[in-house]
Amino acid sequence: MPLKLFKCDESIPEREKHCYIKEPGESLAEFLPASNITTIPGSLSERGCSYCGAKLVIGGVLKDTIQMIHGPIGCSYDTWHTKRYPSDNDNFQLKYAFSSDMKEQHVVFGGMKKLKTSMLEAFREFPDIKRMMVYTTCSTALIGDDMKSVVKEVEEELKGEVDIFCIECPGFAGVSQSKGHHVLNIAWMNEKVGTVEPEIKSKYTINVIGDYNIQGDTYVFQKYMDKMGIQIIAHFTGNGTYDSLRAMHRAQLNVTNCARSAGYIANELKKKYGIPRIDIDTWGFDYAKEGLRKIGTFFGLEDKAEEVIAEEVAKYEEKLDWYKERLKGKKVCIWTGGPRLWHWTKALEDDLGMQVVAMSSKFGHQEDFEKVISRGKEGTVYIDDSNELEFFEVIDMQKPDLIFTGPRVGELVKKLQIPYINGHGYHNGPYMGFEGAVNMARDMYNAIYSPLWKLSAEDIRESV
Ligand code: CFM
Repeated sequence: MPLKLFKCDESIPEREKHCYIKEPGESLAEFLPASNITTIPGSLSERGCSYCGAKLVIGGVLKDTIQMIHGPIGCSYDTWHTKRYPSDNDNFQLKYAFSSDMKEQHVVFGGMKKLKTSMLEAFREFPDIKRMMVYTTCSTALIGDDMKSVVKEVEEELKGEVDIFCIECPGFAGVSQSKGHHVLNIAWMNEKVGTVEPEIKSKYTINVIGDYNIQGDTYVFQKYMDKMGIQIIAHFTGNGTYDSLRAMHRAQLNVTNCARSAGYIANELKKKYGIPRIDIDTWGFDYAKEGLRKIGTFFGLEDKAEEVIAEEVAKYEEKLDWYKERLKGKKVCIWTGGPRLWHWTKALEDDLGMQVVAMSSKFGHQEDFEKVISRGKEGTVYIDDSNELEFFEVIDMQKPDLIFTGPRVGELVKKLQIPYINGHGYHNGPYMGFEGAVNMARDMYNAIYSPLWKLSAEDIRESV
């Protein structure tokens, strides 16, 4: 019985094909959970919309670009400030939210004028910013506003001083945020890559693809590359600039971290410009070593890679071991988007001796589940697009000591006295690389061993 129908799903039995428990000797080909398909009506999905996948995950990270959302104010507000991706220019991208602020009358009579006014106003308010991304949303896509013609008018009016990129990916464009990643990747490739020539400063050049500088991850990786003498032409999109991404065609190698959100552009760069792609895991102590070795080998910089590894191991291994002593055997769930399941499961098990007992992905595709399940253990629960009630049943079944998830589910599990760590925006990151592995271990240790759990479980009504 490798597929599991949870009790809470008895009225929506279609959920069974999304939930899988790995048993000994099973073939992945037979029992991959169904994924990347429409959420079953009646299931309380945790997914985000397609527009969100383009804006919140990828475009919104850029540090020098106005993110103009053509839609009602909520689409802009709800994808603002919910994720922590800093930048080295005082966090322009985190401070402001832009919107054409569509109201009912604009839905009835059209919102193009309103969009044009908003775009011009935003450029006027921020005279140093010359780049903009404009997004459609459900309402403006449904009424058929012609965003591209507005963009043309604005570019002409501002006499070529500005560059604007259109993303036509309303919330309903796909079954989850994953569609938004795809649309942005492909549109950027088709319209913007190749329109700027970068300054080449090293014999060795790469693009880093699918890293979004969550609490400084990008800075960690940048430091390793600087030490190896490798120039990062474009960082897609952590701490990135709009124009650096237009120059992606000049790198010798694409180093892909989050293959789900950005594998598309890596593939397109390979097809059009012949740039090879290597995939690495940047989270986890052993994976960090492996990743640096792969890059070193590609460029013949094996010695440099070993130097960086030796330096980092000397600094951090002892700290990691201290936490390992205290974390080994602890049971963990990972309930995030998709890739972090396969990036993290073996890292937690091999680096720290923990046990990953359940993994849930909001929008992973079949290839993500292949990776997750082949890296994951037997007896572990694997779920696609799970709902809150399933989460509660998993907790009863697996009795985890800690859960990696977002604040929404995190706040719920806290009520069951189970600690959670923000698996999206992190608690106290960065989590990437060697120092990141130690930070992650420290956050887990602090969460599991906090004395507050005992106190929070106590009912004080009778003692007062
Ligand atoms: Fe890639 Fe990401 Fe993730 Fe993701 Fe996301 Fe994310 Fe995620 Mo939250 S790009 S797929 S769409 S690694 S926001 S930074 S943590 S669900 S597993």
